[in-house]
Amino acid sequence: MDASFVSQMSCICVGPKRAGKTHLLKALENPDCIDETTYSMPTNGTNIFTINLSTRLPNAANPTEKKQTDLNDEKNSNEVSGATELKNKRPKAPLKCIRVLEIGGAMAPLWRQYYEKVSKIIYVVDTSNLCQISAAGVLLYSILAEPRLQRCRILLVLAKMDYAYRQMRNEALLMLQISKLQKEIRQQLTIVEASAVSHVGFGAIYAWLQIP
Ligand SMILES: Nc1nc2c(ncn2[C@@H]2O[C@H](COP(=O)(O)OP(=O)(O)O)[C@@H](O)[C@H]2O)c(=O)[nH]1
Ligand SMILES: [Mg+2]
Repeated sequence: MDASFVSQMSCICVGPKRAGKTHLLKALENPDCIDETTYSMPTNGTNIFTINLSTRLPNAANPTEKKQTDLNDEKNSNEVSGATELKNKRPKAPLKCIRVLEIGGAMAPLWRQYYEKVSKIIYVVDTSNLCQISAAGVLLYSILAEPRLQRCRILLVLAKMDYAYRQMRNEALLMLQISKLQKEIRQQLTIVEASAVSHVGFGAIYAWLQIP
């Protein structure tokens, strides 16, 4: 694939090795293609997924599903008032389709080569892997601190929520030091608990992906 095309994609998906990125993106592309028995090979390099959003409007999401939480209340309220302002002008239409570039966890030292045109980042953390969560927090911090990514929207996905032995949301956020991070960051951070197998969190993820 043309390297310059890949490095120009506006939505990327990153996170440590085996965090569940490929599984999640495959399931978002086609919810029926993943179950408990599906196995993904580790991604060496990159994958591109095309997610069709036109048939997956947020209102179609499971109404019992927990709503996505924006951490930065102040920024959030700014955004809401900004959104009202925009309404009076010319609101951008929600996206009907989005292409997401997954960059393998083994390529973490090279992630920065893909930041040039990025406006959205999906960051996936495996909540069932205790050993990995703190390291995932350090990698996340390196993204949040990157000067080229200060205006990005970040979706933090707490993945593999179907596992009984996963970390609970608050424990995972504590290990990622999110409350400390949110005091320092400028990005709009949205947190979603998700599972590629049970499709928990998909409504919130589709809604986030639709934001132009
Ligand atoms: N039960 C469960 N297992 C998952 C889920 N997502 C990923 N996995 C498992 O974790 C492995 C690694 O996932 P993968 O998507 O390849 O991770 P990646 O390296 O971040 O792309 C997969 O082979 C699955 O066995 C999930 O939501 N639920
Ligand atoms: Mg992968």
